[in-house]
Amino acid sequence: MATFFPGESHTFSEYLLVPGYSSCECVPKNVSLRAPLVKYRKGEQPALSLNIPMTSAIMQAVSGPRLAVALAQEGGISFIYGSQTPEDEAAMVREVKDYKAGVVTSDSNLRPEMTLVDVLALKERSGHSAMPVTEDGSAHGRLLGIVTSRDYRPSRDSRDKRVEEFMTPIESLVTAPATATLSEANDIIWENKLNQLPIVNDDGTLVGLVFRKDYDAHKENPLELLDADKRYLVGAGINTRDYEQRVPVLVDAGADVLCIDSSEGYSEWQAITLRWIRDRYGDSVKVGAGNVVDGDGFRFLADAGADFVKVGIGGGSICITREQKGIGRGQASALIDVCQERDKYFRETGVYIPVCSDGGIVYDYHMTLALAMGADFLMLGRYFARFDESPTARVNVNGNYMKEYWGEGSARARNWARYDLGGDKKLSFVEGVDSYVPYAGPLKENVQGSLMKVRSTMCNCGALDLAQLRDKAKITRVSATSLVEGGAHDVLLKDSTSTSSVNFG
Ligand code: RVP
Repeated sequence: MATFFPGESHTFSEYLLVPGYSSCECVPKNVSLRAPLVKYRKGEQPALSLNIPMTSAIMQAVSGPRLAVALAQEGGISFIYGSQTPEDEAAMVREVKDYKAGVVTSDSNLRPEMTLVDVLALKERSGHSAMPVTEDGSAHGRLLGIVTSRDYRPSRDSRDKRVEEFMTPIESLVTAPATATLSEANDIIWENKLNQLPIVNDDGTLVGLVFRKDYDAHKENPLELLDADKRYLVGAGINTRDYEQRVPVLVDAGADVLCIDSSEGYSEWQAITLRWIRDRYGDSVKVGAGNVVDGDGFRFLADAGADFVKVGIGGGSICITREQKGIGRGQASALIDVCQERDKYFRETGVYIPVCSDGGIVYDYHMTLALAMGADFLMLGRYFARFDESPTARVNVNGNYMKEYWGEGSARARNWARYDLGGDKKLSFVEGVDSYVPYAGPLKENVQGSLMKVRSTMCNCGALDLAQLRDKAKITRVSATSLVEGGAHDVLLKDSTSTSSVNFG
């Protein structure tokens, strides 16, 4: 006879947190959101941790290199989408690893034979007054000199004057090698009273420019997530089909952590993929697995060697798996069940395997609830798709700015590798939709705003870190009528933007 889970399956919106005692020191600025990213033994430290419990979804419309850098600057990690060729995915990983914090790749570059007319036109177009001169005019060509507004007098100089005649040539420039740290570059800027400093490779090619003004901006990222070489951490999605080709190129590109991206992870395919990685790389390659929605699924992936386990089937905003296949479980119920199994596994084996709650976060308070219910960290798609840094263009839809957001299982993504149907594309059906989400501006201010709320709620629960939150949280179910009571009600709103639906748009 089939197994029947007791009770119904519930979503985050059906729960609230009941405040606990908070002492005077329990204020948001004292709250740490540090979270383990990969498994560790009791008494030891995880090899990788997050400074904020946020990861971005393994999706074409979410996790490209630009978002990965922006999220790592805030302390989280992106998983670059795997629904592209291994080489293209590896190139994106490399772009994040090669990103030098504070080093700007110039998009206003000159060739020596250009004239003052070109310089003035480029300045007008770009608004930049410092322009590197490279042999071929490209951003990473051999550096010959630099032109700034101190090098020419528009009122006196002939418009035909060639750039090579008035640029400050490389011999007279102060430059720094590619190995210089940002703080060393900054020292050079100050010692030489420069406004910008070209960073140059050994072969004389240009890496980029460090600007005096950007160093201060860089210091505004106290939680940024860096590896031992001070490069941003980045993850990458893999699948259970082409891992033998994909994993080596991703590892080679410097991916810090991998994750098997699948709509349903309680499968032999995942165990085979994990075994192949362990046989080839031992524990040196970190890899998460999923998605599962109950304790059995967790234990299966834990025994198979997963470094973290991802929870959630059918709860994603663009996901129609539950409608199409009738599989899944309310995200809150799934998470609670899996986290209980994680704790049991820890007591039995002394190995702590972090749990990631994936999908279904709509309001900021859902983040706090998921963390209180036991998630070590979260994976979000819709949330990040709305920001400037996501890979899609901003579009105007009936006077409102929107960003496009589509599921990995939609016809648009054509990511059949995520859905283990024996690899037969012809028999596949869509499990996701193509949609718009309201544009919300830069990642930084949105993430900081959301986490301010998380920190503040944690204080209401008397928790100064995520482990304390899990311990101390008092969680209650809400009835349908108390949900109405929780929003503004029985008043006429003057300003519809003053409701709590910030993320929802
Ligand atoms: P959300 O944050 O609610 O937008 O959900 C994002 C999650 O939805 C992803 O991390 C993934 O697990 C799931 N997803 C992605 N594509 C699809 C689909 O096409 N069904 N589902």
